[in-house]
Amino acid sequence: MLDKRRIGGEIGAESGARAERWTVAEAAKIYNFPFNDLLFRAHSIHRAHFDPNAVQMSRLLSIKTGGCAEDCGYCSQSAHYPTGLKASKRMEVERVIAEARKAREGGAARYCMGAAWRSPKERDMEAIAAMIRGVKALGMETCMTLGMLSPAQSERLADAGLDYYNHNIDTSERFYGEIITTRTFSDRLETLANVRDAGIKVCAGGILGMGETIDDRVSMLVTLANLPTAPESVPVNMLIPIPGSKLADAPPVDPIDFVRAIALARILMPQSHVRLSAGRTEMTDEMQALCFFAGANSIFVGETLLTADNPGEDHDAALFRRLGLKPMELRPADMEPAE
Ligand code: SAM
Ligand code: DTB
Ligand code: SF4
Repeated sequence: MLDKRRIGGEIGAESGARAERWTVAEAAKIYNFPFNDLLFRAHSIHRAHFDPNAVQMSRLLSIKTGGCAEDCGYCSQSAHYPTGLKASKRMEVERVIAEARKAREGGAARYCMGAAWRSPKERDMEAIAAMIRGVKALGMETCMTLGMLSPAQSERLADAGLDYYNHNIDTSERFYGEIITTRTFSDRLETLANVRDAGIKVCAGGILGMGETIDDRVSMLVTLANLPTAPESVPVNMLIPIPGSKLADAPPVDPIDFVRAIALARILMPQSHVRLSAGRTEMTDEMQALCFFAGANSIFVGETLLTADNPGEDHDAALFRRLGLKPMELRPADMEPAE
């Protein structure tokens, strides 16, 4: 018998810290509930913690593209695979801030800057700090994803005022070595701990559709939920198969399985923003609607993610209208129900 309080995720709910840990068996049992029961539970928890019609919107910018030393089998930016992507140098601070300003005008509340690095170099740190300060001065939340960070680097980013750091565990510990060999699962957890210790909010999730089993997906979500404090943001990416990469021919994820994973993420991490992340161009509106019902409440907006396509503003505006969704950060006065 599963403890109902635990299914509601109410233990330690106020702080985001949980007194007890989920087991993979418990989580797998929930994942395998009849679909309607799973969605009902996930949506009830979603409603208890969030406005169910509000979706947080972030915008991505690749501040250093391609030529990456890591061998992540899914990535267009790894130098280990002939993906045809042209590598470029780190962007100038002023250009990043100008792009962030455009994103703010487009309605994004959080600006996420990504670099194709194994970890940032000392020579990059001052420019990175200047980007954080500049974007924050526009009144946006800042997020960075720059690879592995030491405790000292985490402190430097915290001092510059960084709000979030994105660092995905990507898959289960068991499957990790099949996808990436140039670093380990525990390296990822170490950076997450460094970021958390520095007082930066954590964005950590993974990818579905890399050939992993359902148990791998459940295990990945359990690892995230069992961190000393659950991540504030949990991006769930659907693999975008990149020609030339190791996973170019990976079979697509069953949309129902994808929705189940979103529901499980919501149940295991009731207070986190669950982001319907990469792969939305291949999702129907109906699939996205189910994901929002199951507990997803965050997306990336804009035509491009880091290097790959994303539904554009027009498509997302139409989707929001169809579903009566609204951006999360609007003032209460703006939050009239959609027509
Ligand atoms: N280099 C940094 C790192 O790996 O930590 C940051 C950038 S990396 C591109 C950010 C995340 O994007 C990866 O951890 C992965 O989860 C996701 N990602 C990358 N390529 C993807 C793809 N083709 N499809 C889906 N998600 C992808
Ligand atoms: C995350 O989980 N997904 C974003 C963000 N964090 C950095 C990146 C998705 C990348 C998709 C592939 C591309 O654009 O190259
Ligand atoms: Fe490099 Fe990040 Fe791509 Fe891995 S996911 S190859 S670390 S840019």
